[in-house]
Amino acid sequence: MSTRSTGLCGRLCLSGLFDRRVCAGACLLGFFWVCFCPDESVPPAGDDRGTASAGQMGARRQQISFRGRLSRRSIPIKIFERSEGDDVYGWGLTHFCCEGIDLGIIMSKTLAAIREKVEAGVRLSFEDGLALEESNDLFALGSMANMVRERLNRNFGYYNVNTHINPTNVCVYKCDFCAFRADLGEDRAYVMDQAQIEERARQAHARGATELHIVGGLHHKLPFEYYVDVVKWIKSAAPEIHIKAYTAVEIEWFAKISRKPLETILRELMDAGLGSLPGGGAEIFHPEVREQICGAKASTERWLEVHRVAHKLGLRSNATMLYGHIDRPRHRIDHLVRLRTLQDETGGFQTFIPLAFHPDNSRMDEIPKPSGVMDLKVMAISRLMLDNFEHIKAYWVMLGLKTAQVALAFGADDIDGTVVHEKIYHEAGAETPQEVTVAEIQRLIAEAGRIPIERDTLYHRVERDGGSWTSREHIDAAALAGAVAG
Ligand code: V47
Repeated sequence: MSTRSTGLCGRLCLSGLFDRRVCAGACLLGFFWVCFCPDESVPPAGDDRGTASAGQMGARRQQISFRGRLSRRSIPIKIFERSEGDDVYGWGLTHFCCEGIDLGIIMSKTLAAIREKVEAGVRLSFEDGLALEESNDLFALGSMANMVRERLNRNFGYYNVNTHINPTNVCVYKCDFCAFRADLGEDRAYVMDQAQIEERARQAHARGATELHIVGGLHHKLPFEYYVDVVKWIKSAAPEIHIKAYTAVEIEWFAKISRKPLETILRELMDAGLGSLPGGGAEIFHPEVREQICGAKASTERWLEVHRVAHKLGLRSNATMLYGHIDRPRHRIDHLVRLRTLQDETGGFQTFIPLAFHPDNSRMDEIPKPSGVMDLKVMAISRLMLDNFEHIKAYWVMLGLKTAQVALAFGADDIDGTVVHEKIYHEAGAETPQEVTVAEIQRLIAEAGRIPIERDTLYHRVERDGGSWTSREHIDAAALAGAVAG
């Protein structure tokens, strides 16, 4: 406490304008006022998506103004945002502001207790997750997430060189958030044929891509064999490319239309050349949300089961969460806890990717895009809750390059690939380019203070020699840090 008071006083005594003892007294008075004055609840001001210290968890927010003659000049000292949670969350943040200058942040007891857990490597509870959601202290969240990121991935920032293929946009389901899908008879409906798929694979190979990311619609009429063939066509055109294909929702659909068990579906795809599963289709697991935005497609239990079976067969996979629509903090924390539980069981997830909702052209286009603060908060909280996931990806295509770069200081260690032919986000209004160069990605990572490392899909270090590339050892950040230092 004494250090904080000294810090505040020091900053109040800016340029020696005010007497140090007067400032110390004013700060103490202000602090005790904030801590012990009676509650004057005002209606919550933030929106209800958890970006502000909004009231959806029962938190009360208090606005206190304090004016005092501190010196020969009268200056307003505004002590604002004492957001006081209920019994569970304890205190919120206390900011001290002097004529618009933030004089410091006193971290809440709750956040301080969480920080202690993070420092000691103790797992955060569901309630801790909610408390993090309640907090507006972006820097505190970021610094805790950064601590975990650094512990797991040292000073490295990963990227890969990849291409997307969306074999068809025709889909039996009508998920509210989707701007990509089309009905069978629509003009914009398409199905890629063998020649088109092979051509895309050859282009990817020529560009030096190490990965093809495949995700598409669930076509009313195409048989499971088509989807197996897509994998085979790619393998024959570009044998060394890793195929990360089909979300758990698609795998579940294949099981349904072919009446085969999940294990058989996955084995057939693996025999054809499937290398891993992407993390899509998870959306929000909580039934209050899932039933509203995509109730018809694979249930939460089936999504998790597909990944469980895949992990059992030795396939690695990713996981996502689509946030910033009708989801609330408790839905997001529930989602993360469910993933963490499965990861405890299987250990098969590699990377978690929070996906920011893009509303344009979707059936939820009245909902605004998630804010920058929300993007960074979700990133940090994901890193903090998913203590058993090695990697957290800031997918620049949906975050935008600038936010993705900043996210590298909020828990993310990976920025995804150079990505060409991305349709899902661009149809939903993403303003990012279709592709960035390797040099640009490396520059963004380096400028964020990380060492850029090219990885393949399974996190092997990639070494390039002219136009060819080779996957080297599996990345162990500690060993790599030693090698870089040596
Ligand atoms: O499942 C669809 C999401 C996902 C919208 O595994 C939308 O490395 C925002 O899963 N606004 C597909 N999101 C993409 C995906 C993914 C992306 C990057 C990397 C990885 C990986 C996986 O995109 C869908 C859905 O959750 N989505 N529409 C939209 N309008």
